[in-house]
Amino acid sequence: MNDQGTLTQPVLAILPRPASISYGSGNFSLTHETLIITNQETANIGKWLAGELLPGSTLQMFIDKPSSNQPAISLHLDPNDGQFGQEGYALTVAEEGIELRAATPAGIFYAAQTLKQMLPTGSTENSSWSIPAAAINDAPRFPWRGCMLDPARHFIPKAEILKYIDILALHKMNVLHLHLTDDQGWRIEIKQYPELTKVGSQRKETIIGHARNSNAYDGKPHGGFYTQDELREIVSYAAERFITVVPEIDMPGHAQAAVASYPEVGVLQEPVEVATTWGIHPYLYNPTEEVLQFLRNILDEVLAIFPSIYIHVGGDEARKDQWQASPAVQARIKELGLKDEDELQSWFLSQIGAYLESKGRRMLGWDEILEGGLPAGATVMSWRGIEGGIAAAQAHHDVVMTPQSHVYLDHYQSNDPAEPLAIGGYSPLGKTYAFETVPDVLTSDQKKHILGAQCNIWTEYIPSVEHLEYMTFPRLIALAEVVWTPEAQRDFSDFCQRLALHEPRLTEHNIRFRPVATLTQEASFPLR
Ligand code: TNX
Repeated sequence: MNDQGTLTQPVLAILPRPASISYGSGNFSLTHETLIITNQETANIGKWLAGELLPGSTLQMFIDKPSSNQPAISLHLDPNDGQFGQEGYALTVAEEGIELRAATPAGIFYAAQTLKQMLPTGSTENSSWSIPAAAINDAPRFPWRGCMLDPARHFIPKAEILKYIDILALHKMNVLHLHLTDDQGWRIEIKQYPELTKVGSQRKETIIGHARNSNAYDGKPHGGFYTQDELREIVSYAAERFITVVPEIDMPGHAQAAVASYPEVGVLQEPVEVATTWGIHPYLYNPTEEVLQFLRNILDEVLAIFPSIYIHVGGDEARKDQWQASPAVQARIKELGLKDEDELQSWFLSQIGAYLESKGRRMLGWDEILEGGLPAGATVMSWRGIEGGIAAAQAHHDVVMTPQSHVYLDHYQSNDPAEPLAIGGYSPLGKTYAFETVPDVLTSDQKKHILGAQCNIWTEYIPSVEHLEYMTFPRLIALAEVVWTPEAQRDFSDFCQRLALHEPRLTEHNIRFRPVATLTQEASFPLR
């Protein structure tokens, strides 16, 4: 087909849209006799593909080519082939066979994901599928294609995290950022500090309605955390799907659950409960050597679980009231020769950044880490807009774009008055789709610092997994296309057409989503 979907060719619902696709004539017939040919390095991908293409079938797997000329799907990994880059691939479908080519297993995996999306959706009972002849050449626009989940505000069970990993992989996303600690909950087992989960993972109740105008609480305890074994399982499940899990341990703010667990790490040294309402809370870590050591000890356990080079240390929304009011903290600022609390935060995070660097890792933080001086080597996640990202790139730091204006999926996706309560904002599908990751104001050298983008799904107002999926889909798929597809190939109406065909696949994955057809009603709703 040409991409406009003329009558001669089917519209293929490949999302994100490949960099280039051209159609041949004829089809490849996938049957139970089809072979999958791999080498040792791609054997696992071959096995996975067999299960995905014809679940429960007896598709035969061969390591290296058998001496048969049965129709086959061949996975060709050639590390010396320079044309594909780290994640690119070529996929050729012809009547005689299907070839997947790449220089890396990741590239082969993405080719396999594309192939999967060339099958018709719907019944899996057929024993024979037909795949249209085509040649696809594809590679991602950015190396960072991320999604942040927030199990701190409302706990997200491990099974749901694994499901998200599958859906991220389906759309060729490669980073899952887990926001593991916040005022309302500490969600990662730390063996050296058991109170963090014993106390910090539980809150006694949760505010009902919007925190802006509510004083009512539900009276129901909420809690949960991941054991280290569970997190290792998540990490390896993700790695098999070429996804890096980036953990976030937020500091010096968003620390109320930690301070509730160990009051001695707080500024006031007084007991406090795990937070039960949303918004910015004043509890900060005390910037002493003992508390830095406490955090280094925590990070030691974090690093042992997560092989990610990037480790997120938060840095956001640390309002400085407690530091300002504390004579001991003020004396600390003087002793360190710093100007103010912003510089103290920068110093504090620099200590942590240096520690991470000594362990071969890199610090990642929200754009507030620009305040008081950007710690050396830090990568910035720009969330309050793209300005922080611009400033960081101009200062030769790497950047991940995640502006709340476009890619905060906790914001409303529709003006429909029937939408479930959300934190605020309005980011319908088309707005997320239109997000441009690389600001024009940057020079071409500065632009190289933009690693990519990610969407963030904060869960203050998202108490269930069904609700979480509803907020995520389909906007996450729009973001997947933003970070994968070449800018010139992006076209919202073409995307919507493919998305409509893709929806049955989401249903097959048991995913709840807002149907693309509902977009047509948007103009009839009052503005929020
Ligand atoms: C701001 S984004 C926050 C989060 C909230 C979110 C709600 C960021 C670094 N901090 O703590 O959950 O807004 O949209």
